[in-house]
Formats: sequence, C-alpha cells, structure tokens
Amino acid sequence: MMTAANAFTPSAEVAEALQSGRPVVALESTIVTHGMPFPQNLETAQRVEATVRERGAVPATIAVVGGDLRVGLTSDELEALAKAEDVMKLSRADLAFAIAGGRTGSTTVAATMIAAERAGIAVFATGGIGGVHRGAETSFDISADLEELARTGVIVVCAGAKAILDIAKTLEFLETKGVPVVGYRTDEFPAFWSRESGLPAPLRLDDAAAIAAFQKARDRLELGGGMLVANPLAPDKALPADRVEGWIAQAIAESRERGIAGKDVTPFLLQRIVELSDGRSLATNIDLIVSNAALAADIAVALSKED
Ligand code: PSU
Ligand code: MN
Repeated sequence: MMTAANAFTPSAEVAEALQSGRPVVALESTIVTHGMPFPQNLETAQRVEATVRERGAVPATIAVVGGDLRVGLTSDELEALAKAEDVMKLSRADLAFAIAGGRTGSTTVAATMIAAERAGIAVFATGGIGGVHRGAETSFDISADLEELARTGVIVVCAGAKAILDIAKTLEFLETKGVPVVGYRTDEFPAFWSRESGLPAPLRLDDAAAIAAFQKARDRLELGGGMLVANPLAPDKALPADRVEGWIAQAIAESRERGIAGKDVTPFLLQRIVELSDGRSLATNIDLIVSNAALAADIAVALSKED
C-alpha cells in the first residue's frame, strides 16, 4: 500500500500501531462537524472510538487541524472539532487547499479514504456514503465519494446510502466503476436508517474473515480501488422506510426552494431530517455508526492475521 510519510501527522498511538502492524480503523470527521448536532456528535465520536478499541483495533479519526492533516486525534482535539463552527467540509478537491492555507476542516468519506490510504490504513467506518442525488440527471450532483471508491484502496464500511439519494443510480455508478459492493449478512442493499431499499446487494458475505479473504484476493490481482461493505442496522433498531420517506421528500423540496447547491446539499438535508423527525432519526444514526465501527474493527483484525 502507498504511504506518503510527509503528507500527514499520525498521533503517537496510530504511529505505533501502524509500525507494529496492529489493526487500525480510520474514522471520518464530517459526520462530527456537518452530520450531527452538538453534543450528540461528540458522544457518538467517542462511542465509536471506544467500540473500535473494544474489538482490538486502534481508532484513527481524521481531520485537518490548522493546516495539518491529522491521522488520529486526542480527545481534546476531538472535542474542539465537535464544538467548532465554520469548519470546512473537505473532499478530494479542497483537502490540499485547507492544508496549504493553514485551515481547519473535517474530512468526508472521499478525503478520509485519501488520508487512510496514504497512512497505510486499510479499513474505514462511516455512517452513510455520499452518492448520486435524486434529480442528478438535471443537477449533476454526484458525490466525489463514489469516484474515490473507484480509485482509492480502502474498505469502507457503511449502512448503505441514505434515501435522500437515488440509491439505484448510486449502485449503477459503483458497478460501472468496478467497485465491489458487499451486503454484510444481507441480500438487500440497506438504506441507512432502514434495512430495505428494494434493491439487491450485488455481493454478499457473512463474516469479517470472508471480507478480509476477498480483499486479499483483490490485492493479489492488484485491482486497486476500494470496496464498499453495507452493514444493515439490527431489525429492532432500524426505522421503516415509509416513515422516513416523508421527512426526506420534505427536506429535498425545501432544499430546492432555497436553491441549496454543491457541498451544502448533504449537510442541509441531514440537518432538516433530524429536525423533521424530532430527533428520531438521530438515535438510529448513532446506533448504526457504532455497529459499522464494530464490523470495521473485526475486518481490520481479520486482515492483520497471517493467511
Ligand atoms: N451521509 C450521511 N452522513 C454524513 C455524510 C453522508 O449519512 O455525514 C457526509 C459524509 O462525510 C460524506 C459526505 O462523505 O457527507 C458526502 O457529501 P457530498 O454529498 O457533498 O459529497
Ligand atoms: Mn454533491
């Protein structure tokens, strides 16, 4: 795996883990700054880090702090980021812009994948990925996360894609780009808060060791690019899709009325849905990120074992 030693600053714990070949799980920070309100964002980030540790891996939350690309934050730094306002939301296009300008920014799935690959971290846990937005045939709004999955060699564990997106087009895009999409213990691609999207998961695997074996076979073929693992929430915790749809439709209608565009679209929709659902979507969101972190840690541990 490519490493670019001068491009980032690992925490002492992450540096030690990477050097000794211990399993590490990358975590994104846009979910902290733009995906959830304070204080739930901080509590979630802390719970996610604790979950990764309980499963025997080291968490590496990634962000740009004062122009420094950090791989692994201290708890004080995580808290400061969770409270900060006017933090940039960084993707492939502007990650280096923030570094050059000495800015502070959180990393999306795309930018977190870039940092993880440069650091030599193979697995990354998030909530939901960005994708092809509804109406993309006229707006052209397609998240840079998808192109990143096509080119950057990291396994991304998520709960599928939010139904604020056009999930069918998102899956078509990933298929075109040759990105493997693996349903974990499911035949259906999950839709974040809901288990059901009505669309099949292209591939299915039922344990972390099988996912690690698949990745090792991909590595031997030098296929490059990432893998998407879609981990549905437990049935007793997930929300029914029809309940979520009303909130989504209203949030999208409002975003169009207000002319929200570009990188503001996803944060706007996420925030409005939390408001419209009276916070019910938020509890589900927290559960699924913790569940994804646990699976990502299991995959990282499985990858670190000798064949
Ligand atoms: N989807 C979620 N929660 C999130 C995001 C997406 O369910 O917090 C964040 C992630 O950081 C993702 C980014 O990479 O939004 C995608 O933004 P855009 O659609 O502007 O590419
Ligand atoms: Mn977009």
